Amino acid sequence: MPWKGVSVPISEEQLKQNLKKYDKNGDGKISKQELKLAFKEMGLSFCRWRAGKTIRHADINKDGYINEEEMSELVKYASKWGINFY
Ligand SMILES: [Ca+2]
Ligand SMILES: [Ca+2]
Repeated sequence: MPWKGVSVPISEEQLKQNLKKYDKNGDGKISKQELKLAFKEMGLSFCRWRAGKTIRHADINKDGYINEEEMSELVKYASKWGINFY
């Protein structure tokens, strides 16, 4: 079996759908606060630090929020940590 012993990465689309649940104020963008909460609920450690780092990496237009397009970047970045979204 090719994937034996290898954790199967969750699809980017799934990650995005899950992240959208954390857009608590419904502005269509993920703020650092919202991302922090998302990470926290996923059981990640250092979620505040990770949220800041992730936003700095994925926030292409530098407005401090992650919009629909930037979400792909965020997902690519966050998936390296082996995040499992429920
Ligand atoms: Ca939001
Ligand atoms: Ca942005």
